[in-house]
Amino acid sequence: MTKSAQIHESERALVIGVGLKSDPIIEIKENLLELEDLVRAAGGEIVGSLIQTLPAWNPATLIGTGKVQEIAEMVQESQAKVVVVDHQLTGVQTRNLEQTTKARVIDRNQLILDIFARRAQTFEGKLQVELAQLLDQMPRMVDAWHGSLSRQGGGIGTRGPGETAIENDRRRIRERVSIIKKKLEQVRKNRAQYRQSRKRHEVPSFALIGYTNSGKSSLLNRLTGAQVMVKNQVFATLDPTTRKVFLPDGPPAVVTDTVGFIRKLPTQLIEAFKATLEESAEADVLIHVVDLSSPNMLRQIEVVESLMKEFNWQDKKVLHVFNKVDIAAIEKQFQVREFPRVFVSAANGQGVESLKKMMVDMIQDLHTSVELYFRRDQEHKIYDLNREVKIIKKETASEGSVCHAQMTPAQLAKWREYLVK
Ligand SMILES: Nc1nc2c(ncn2[C@@H]2O[C@H](COP(=O)(O)OP(=O)(O)OP(=O)(O)O)[C@@H](O)[C@H]2O)c(=O)[nH]1
Ligand SMILES: [Mg+2]
Repeated sequence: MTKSAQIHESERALVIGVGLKSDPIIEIKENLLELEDLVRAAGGEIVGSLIQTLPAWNPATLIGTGKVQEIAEMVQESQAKVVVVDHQLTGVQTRNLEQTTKARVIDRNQLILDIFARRAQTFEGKLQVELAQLLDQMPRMVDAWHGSLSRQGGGIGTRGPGETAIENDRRRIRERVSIIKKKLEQVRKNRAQYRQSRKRHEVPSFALIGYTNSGKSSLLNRLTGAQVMVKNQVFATLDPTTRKVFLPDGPPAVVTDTVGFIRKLPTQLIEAFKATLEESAEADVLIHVVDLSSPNMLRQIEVVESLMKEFNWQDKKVLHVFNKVDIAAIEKQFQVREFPRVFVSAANGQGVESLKKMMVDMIQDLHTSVELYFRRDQEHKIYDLNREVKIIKKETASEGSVCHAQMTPAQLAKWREYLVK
């Protein structure tokens, strides 16, 4: 039931940047450039662009009527088939804009959902995208229905002819939404169980997070020898991949690569990708990968940090990795304020050894130094302990042995009865 792609291959697209007069114009321009990347990632071909700033949004068409007319002319001249607006549109606004411009009109949310729909490979990924699309569709339908009512001059209590059809559609969508949610809940449970078993075996975990196209997958490949697809494209990765990483003098750990973030990430996507996001939320350490070479680096950091707040990740341990040093101007490094941090190139391996050392430090930070006492008749337990944690020193004491070790909170709980201090 996933909707067919909104933009067809090589389809001619016109992109419209919009903002309020109070918004900084530089931001509106940056957003527009990003929208162009998104259109290309969806397969479209950009044939023109236009920016409008206005004092307040127009409820009927979002932008001013004069501008809509101008867009209609541009559509004619450029033979554009689709107009993409860098702002969320209501069902009514979409319909009005389509009537005047004679082109298909889609908004930023729909475009992002469209890209996700094209990329989804796994059963879970496809379900998540379908859920996001349905959640996005529902309010638009209500909107369109209200629009048709007012056109017929109907009001409260009058039943428009299309109304029952729309009600049926809505009921079907609601049913489908609840089926998908149930299936995704199962996926979530399975994942949680798997993570639990990893925790029991005390495997420290890292999650790569960051703006889309910052180089998360390249870094996963570099760190773990994985072969995840890398592309100079927004949202190349959708499904999480977890791989083992071998750190110098450290315990074996795992690293998860996952979907990237972007400005104005549709809320329906956040809702639908809960299971995927949880994979990062449960990691011991987040590795925030930043593209040091991007002209928008600072804003991209801001976007990621505000999403982290939204997901309640502000108390997590974060290691900042500034990637693409090989192509970034050296001055960029002076703009960096975040700690702890490391500059790397996933492309040529520069800085990756330092990164691994920092990862070991971060894991050690999760540990407390403790002493455990084993009576002679308990000494066989030291064998089990040795398999789980690194024993730094073992001493013979009266009637038994004392072991010095580094332990995580979970390990502390498990070995509580042997703890001396
Ligand atoms: N020059 C240079 N390019 C890099 C480096 N790391 C990644 N890239 C390039 O940046 C682009 C994006 O890399 P990915 O690893 O796919 O980025 P990602 O963060 O996984 O992106 P999404 O999955 O789309 O969110 C690709 O063209 C990579 O080849 C680097 O250190 N230096
Ligand atoms: Mg990726």
